[in-house]
Amino acid sequence: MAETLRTDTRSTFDAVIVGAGFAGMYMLYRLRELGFSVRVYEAGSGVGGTWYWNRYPGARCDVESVQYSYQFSDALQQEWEWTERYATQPEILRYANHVADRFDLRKDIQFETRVSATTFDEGRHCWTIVLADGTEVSARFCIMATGCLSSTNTPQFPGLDSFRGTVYHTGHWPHHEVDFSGQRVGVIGTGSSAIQSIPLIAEQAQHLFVFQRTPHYTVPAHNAPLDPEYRRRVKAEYPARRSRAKQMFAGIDLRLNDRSALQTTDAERQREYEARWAFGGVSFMGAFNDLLFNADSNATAAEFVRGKIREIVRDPELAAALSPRYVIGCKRLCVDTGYYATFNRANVSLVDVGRSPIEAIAPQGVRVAGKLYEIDSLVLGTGFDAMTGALTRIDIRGKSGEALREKWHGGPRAYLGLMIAGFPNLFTITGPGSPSVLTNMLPSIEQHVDWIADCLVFLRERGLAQIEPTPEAEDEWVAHVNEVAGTNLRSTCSSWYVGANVAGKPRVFMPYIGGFPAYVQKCCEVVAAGYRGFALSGSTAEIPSLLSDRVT
Ligand code: N01
Repeated sequence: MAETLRTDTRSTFDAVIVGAGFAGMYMLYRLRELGFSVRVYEAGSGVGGTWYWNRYPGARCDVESVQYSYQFSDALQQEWEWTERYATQPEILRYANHVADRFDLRKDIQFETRVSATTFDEGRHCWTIVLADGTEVSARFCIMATGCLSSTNTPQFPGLDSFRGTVYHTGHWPHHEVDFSGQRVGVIGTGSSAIQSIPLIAEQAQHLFVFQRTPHYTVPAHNAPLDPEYRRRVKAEYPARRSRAKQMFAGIDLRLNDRSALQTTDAERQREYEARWAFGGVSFMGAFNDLLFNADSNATAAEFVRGKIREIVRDPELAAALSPRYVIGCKRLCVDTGYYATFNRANVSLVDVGRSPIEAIAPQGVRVAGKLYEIDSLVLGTGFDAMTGALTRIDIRGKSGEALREKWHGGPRAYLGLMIAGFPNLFTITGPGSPSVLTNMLPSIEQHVDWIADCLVFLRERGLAQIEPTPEAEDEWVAHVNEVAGTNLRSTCSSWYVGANVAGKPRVFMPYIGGFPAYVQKCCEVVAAGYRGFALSGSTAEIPSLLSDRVT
């Protein structure tokens, strides 16, 4: 939805929020309710963040719609009607727009405005935020709601610019409808985005070439319209369902089996996997309690999925090429509708670029192992510079001008994934070192936003000017994040969780894999102990100039 561009003359705020996705919108709502002056800057022309940009065919969320939604307002969750088990991108975007309208958020969001730099002014205990057009604004607090998967990754394929057809990236899809009818299309990548779009592109295209570097595991979604009676029941039970979800490792209310895969007979194990395959979705990984901790247990689930691929894909060689050999769940498990069956179509070809990488993009197509695959359109499903990319592409400078890019040269370092030593009053919602992408993003966002809002009130009530983590607390947390990652099989493969998809990115497991409940407890303990691990300093009485043009 196109927005009215807001550019006003105010230049000083209590808080600037970067990004108007689900994190930025809720942060704005909370801070405004608490009486802070706030401005949100958003690069897109509308709200919704990831759901604003990712408009590729088949885009939908792999967390069930009744769980992938805000819970801060009961009125909101009672009035909104989800229509399908897994909501489509257009439906989620409609929801984001509904939230923006309902809470009158747009008046404090400036759209089509990218933040290019932000520098901490030690004398004034505030941030100077520089917008892409050179405008500068000041804010005591700078809150990054920039998303974990928002900075797209376009590999440097030689000759990409010479391609004479159209290049699309799944993470930056045009707003108009793209029709591939009668075209030869190439898709590079087989992650979640490509796996959702490939079956739909195959239905349209004259021929589809899928360039696969690594096969991914995917389980069926079994998406369906939501039955009105089910919707009514969910709404009646929301409080219980939401609090149950918060006790779950991923913040998602899933049926988990508290048994090892190795403590069951082959027949029982098969039955459990079959039941989960028939049910659909990510609860497949909840079949046994050690699938991500014990390689032998994991191997049973991986082999089950490979068996399914052999059943679905008629050509045994093709089935083998589509079958991953690494730990299942290591790269994020995909959820699909008809993905493997798509390869039975006569107009779909799989091209292995694992052994022979793409040599170049020529004007007419993609060259692999000396062969040119002629295409009219190229779709890059090549993912994101995850977790850090959206932050490091802004020139963020903390105390003494230290650049975040430099500080994170060897991988991200933050305390609780919320704040960074040397960068006072800068917050990162679902930043690296927090559970974020390993959980249901909505409750994780709400927990971070509430923590930050409480923190700002704490500082205001005490007249404190500044908060930042101590280097010791940050070191300890980073060591803990790494230690926990080492106990989990998720850290064992080349995934975007470890930055492996971006050339030159340091290999560090970026999210916190200790689980949502343990993480929330840790955040609460830190606050209860008077913000343990944070240095609180300065007095707001020393910085009257900042209060001169407050919103009244
Ligand atoms: O990106 P990806 P994505 N040559 O990084 C390949 C969320 N999401 O956009 O595996 C050839 O997973 C790369 O190959 P490899 C979700 O968290 C959620 O699909 O690195 N290929 C891989 O196949 C998800 O995990 C939803 O060897 C190259 C693909 O490109 C995350 O977003 C939907 C290459 C990238 O896959 C990212 O998903 C969509 C190269 N040079 C996304 N470089 C739902 O809720 C990369 N690749 C359902």
